[in-house]
Amino acid sequence: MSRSVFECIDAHTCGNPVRLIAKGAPILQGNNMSEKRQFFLNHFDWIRKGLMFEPRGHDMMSGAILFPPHSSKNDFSILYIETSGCLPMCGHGTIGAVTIAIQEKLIIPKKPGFLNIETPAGSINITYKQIDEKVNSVKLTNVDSFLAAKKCSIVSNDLGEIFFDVSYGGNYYAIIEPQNNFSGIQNYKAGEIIRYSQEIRKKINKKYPNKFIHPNDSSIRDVSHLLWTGDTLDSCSSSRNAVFYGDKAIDRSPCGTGTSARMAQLYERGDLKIKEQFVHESYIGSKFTGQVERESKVGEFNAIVPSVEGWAKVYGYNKILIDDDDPYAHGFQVI
Ligand code: PYC
Repeated sequence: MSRSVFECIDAHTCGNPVRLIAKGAPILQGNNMSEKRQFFLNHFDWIRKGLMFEPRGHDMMSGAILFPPHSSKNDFSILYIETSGCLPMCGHGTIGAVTIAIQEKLIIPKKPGFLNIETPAGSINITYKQIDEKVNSVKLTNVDSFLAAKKCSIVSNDLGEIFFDVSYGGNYYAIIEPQNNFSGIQNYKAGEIIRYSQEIRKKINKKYPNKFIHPNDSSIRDVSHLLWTGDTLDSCSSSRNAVFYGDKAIDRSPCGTGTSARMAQLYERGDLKIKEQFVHESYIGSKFTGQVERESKVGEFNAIVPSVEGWAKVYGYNKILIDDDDPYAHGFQVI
């Protein structure tokens, strides 16, 4: 029998949870965060399940662990943990983790106000604004993002034929815009979007096997997230989304990697310009501000370098036990 103790700091980014493991993280083997992500999944996935799943977490739970940098140009490396696994990149998780790390003095930036972070999907840059102890906003310049495929389709049991584009923003997103068989997220309950998404994601990855594989890292593959769009709540916003992730989650934040993927799609089709402000609303109406910083290239794809800015709030200190004598030590899900 053994008992592990994790000292966590809990926050939310624009409504979506971020649980940062401040003490208790394992030592990982690997030369970079992509390799360490695989090592963690192979050897320590019980930590993710124990801290993310019920009864210690819930369907939306998401978190991060900070590690020392592999290169002297970076301040630290980050591993994302979530109910679905370890994402290559997570925008709301980064905004939350940076806010916690700076406010709680878990890291001392080489240059105040700026950070370079290695994620499993590549390096990202951060600028943040701090007043006294509080971090008020975090802007992340994300990994190169690109539209991977246009006008794909599947047939949904509930909705009928559904058309979508697939775009990469650190994870692969199927972007479903209003069309004949889907009138926009404003007309659907979150539970309905979750139910449709569970089936649609399976059908997408069955119909398009081996189509969505990152040109520079084959461990990043397949459509993991669905980004449904619709009317904004605030007439000043550019767009609104409901991002489905994990098995039962709708992102309460506007989703950083989803916002990046959406901007890559809009830029590629000429609907967004470099440096144009893109205000993205979440399902609950919280907002990220994004923009296309510049053009880039990923393999054969025209890509963009997107930035996304948002805020997070720390709400608790959480010392969590995972004790082998607990039948639910490694958590459970009710799907
Ligand atoms: O912010 O990138 C994001 C994200 C991914 C899943 C939930 N949030």
